Formats: sequence, structure tokens, C-alpha cells
Amino acid sequence: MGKIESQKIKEYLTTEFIGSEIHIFDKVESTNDTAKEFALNGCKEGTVVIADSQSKGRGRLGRMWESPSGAGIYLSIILKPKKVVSQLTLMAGVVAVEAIQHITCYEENLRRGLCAGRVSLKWPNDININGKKAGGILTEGISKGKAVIVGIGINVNTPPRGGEGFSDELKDKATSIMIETGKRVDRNLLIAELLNSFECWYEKFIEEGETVMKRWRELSDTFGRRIKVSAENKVFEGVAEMIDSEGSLMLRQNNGSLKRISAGEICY
Ligand code: BT5
Repeated sequence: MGKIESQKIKEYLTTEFIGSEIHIFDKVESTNDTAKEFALNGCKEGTVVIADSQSKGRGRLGRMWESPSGAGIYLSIILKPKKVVSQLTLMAGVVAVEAIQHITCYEENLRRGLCAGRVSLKWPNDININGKKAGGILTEGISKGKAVIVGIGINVNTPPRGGEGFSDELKDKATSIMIETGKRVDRNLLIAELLNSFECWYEKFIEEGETVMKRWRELSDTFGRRIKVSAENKVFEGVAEMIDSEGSLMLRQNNGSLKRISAGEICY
């Protein structure tokens, strides 16, 4: 159950192009950067880069992503979409939630009590389990529009603390599948679930984005809540009303007006 191995991932893979090439590393700075190098060298669409740990894993705005060895999934998928796809981050969130739900809620696991509780999405890129952050998405484009890299980080077998555990700064706000279920999960199986689900959603998404937005709304616990959003160097307050077809958050402000926010940070 320990190591990430392409042979094991492929046993469970049912995709046609996502994961047709899989590159696995023990350690990289950031799988998104390694994926960019592959993209610039002209790799196939759907090529996947995975690392057991990252020394400079990152989130948005250069924030750090804790990526200890043996504990998480750090992977990046190289895409070459023919149209502008600003909602890919939201799509990857749907993919991650469904894969986690699937792997933790197989009927057999349900009987053994392995279900992960409430897996949900927080706008724009957080994957939460029982209200704590268990994963995140980082989508980056390559200049000249050559490719888009979708990075997915998930805390899988991260214990609460210790060598592979969270830093003091994160231990109260981050969680992992293992912390929430008490069981170790096979990372190879979860990676295959992610790639299978990714291909399925990506095809739907390229045809028609609204199905993805609808699913995102169903899986999110952001709507109807009173929230504060940091954006444009200000803090906006109000009720999260919906996301529009571009994936922007629509906030009903206290003065009744509707504010459209395309990038920001929510706090509940
Ligand atoms: C994210 O950024 O949530 C996107 C994370 C994407 C990570 C993947 S791993 C594969 C690929 N390669 C990369 O280098 N990155 C991607 P953001 O919304 O900016 O959240 C960052 C914040 O989450 C940090 O400032 C911390 O507060 C918190 N954080 C850091 N590491 C975490 C972890 N392992 N689990 C939960 N929260 C974490």
C-alpha cells in the first residue's frame, strides 16, 4: 500500500488519454513546474507528473503547500484545451471530491465505517473534509497558450502530527483522509480514481461547461452562508449567492447589491 507505482495505477486506470504517460518522482520542487518542463518539450496532452514529496510545493500567490513524503498525492496534469477554460480549477475540485467520496464510500468500506464524512468544495479551490482543508487545486497556464497545468494536492495518509504530519501552523485547519476515517488509503487507487474521473469530467466540460458548474454548486457548502471575502485588497461581506457560468462568486452585499468576484479568499 506504500509506494506510488505506475504499474499499480495503470491496473485501475480506464482512461484513453489522461495518464497515457505517467512520470513518477520521489521528490521534485513542484509537480506543476516539472509538468511545465514536459509541456514545453512537447509532451502529449494528458501526461501526468506525480511526486512522493515536494520541496517547494505551492498554492496560489506563491503560498506554500506542505508536501511530506509517503503521505499525500501531489500530481499535475498537462492539458491542451482548444478554448479558454477559466473554470478548470472548479472542474478539478469536482473531480477530487468525487474521487475521495468514491474511494472512501465503497459499499464494503461503508460497512467497515470508512466513509470520510462530508467532503465538500470551498470556493474557489479548496477541498474540505468535515470543514477542514484536505486538498487544493492550482491551475497555471504556460505562456503563448501552449498548455494548461492542473495541479492537485490531497492529504491522504497524513497523520495529525509527527514527521509526516502537519506543521503547528496547519494542524488545526488542515486534515487528511486518514485523520477523518482512521484508515490508510491506497494512494495508487486514489490516483487512478482521480484520473478516471478527470477524463470523464473534462470531456463533458469541453462540450458544455454548465454541467460542471451545476455539480460544483451541489458539492459546495459555500452558498447561502454569510461570508467575508478578501479580494482586490479589500474585504467584502455578505451572503454567497452563487457562482456564475465563468466560475466567479456572486456575493449579495449588506447594502443589497450583487458583487462579482473572480479571484479571492473566503473566510466563513
Ligand atoms: C491551494 O492553494 O490550495 C493549492 C494547492 C495545490 C497543491 C498542488 S500539489 C501538486 C501541485 N504542485 C504544486 O506545487 N502545487 C499543486 P491556496 O488556496 O493558496 O492555499 C494555500 C494555503 O493552504 C497555505 O497558505 C496554507 O495555509 C494551507 N496549506 C498548505 N499546505 C497544506 C496542506 N498540505 N493541507 C492543507 N492546507 C495546506
